[in-house]
Amino acid sequence: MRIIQCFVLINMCSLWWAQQPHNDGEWVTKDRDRVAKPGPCNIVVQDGSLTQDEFLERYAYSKPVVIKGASHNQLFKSRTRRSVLLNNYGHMTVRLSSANSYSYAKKDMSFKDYCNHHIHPQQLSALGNETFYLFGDNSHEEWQNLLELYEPPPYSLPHHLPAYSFGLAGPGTGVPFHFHGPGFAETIWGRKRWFMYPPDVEPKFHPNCTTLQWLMEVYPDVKDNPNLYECTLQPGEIVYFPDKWWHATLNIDSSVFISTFLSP
Ligand SMILES: O=C(O)CCC(=O)C(=O)O
Repeated sequence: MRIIQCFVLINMCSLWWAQQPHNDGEWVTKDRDRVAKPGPCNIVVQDGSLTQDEFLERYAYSKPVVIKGASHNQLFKSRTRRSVLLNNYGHMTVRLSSANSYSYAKKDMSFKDYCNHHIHPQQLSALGNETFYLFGDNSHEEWQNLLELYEPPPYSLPHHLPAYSFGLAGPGTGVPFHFHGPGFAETIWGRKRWFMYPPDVEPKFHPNCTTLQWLMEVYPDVKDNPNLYECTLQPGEIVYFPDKWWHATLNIDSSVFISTFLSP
């Protein structure tokens, strides 16, 4: 009986600790390594009281939305602390994708090697096709024990099924502009800046340049363009991108994140 009480108490403490704002899940980012700052937010922000009907009527087919307070992922968050992930998955091989618009190149390495040697701040001079990023392409069978703990956003699109893509990367990294089907993305640890354009407004970008290069070189000229939608997600916040909306991402801190792609 005592042992069970202790076990429950330890679990409750670790869930509480995972929610504390100063806690970075051991995905430490030094101040000098924060190569980009959080930005403004002109995407509509809703709280968790948004209903499925309101989601369908106002956003699902027409515009992005940021949803705060709808995520219930304390357990998933506690299992994605650095030491816990390394302990459980360090030996596994992960497939990295090049961080250019169309992610052509792939590189395999152990998860331990990736965490210990490849989660570093993005160099401004490095191109997207030379930068490797863990996002998607992980074997769902091998990661199933973790992914099944993820509670997806409580909204859906009729006749669409969800598929998860788990990611982990250093400060200043991100994926440059691209588009695909609709989906949600949630930051678990760290903050991430999102940039979007409607499907009929192609952004100015070079597919091999990183989002960091775009931020430094192009963003100052387009930041007031009403077609540019942007927001910085805090841990536990969700963004919805409708079908074929252009989007690019930029991690402010070392970040753990997950997307829920919706496919017919
Ligand atoms: O979170 C990221 O950095 C990439 C996410 C993304 O581009 C996507 O979900 O399509």
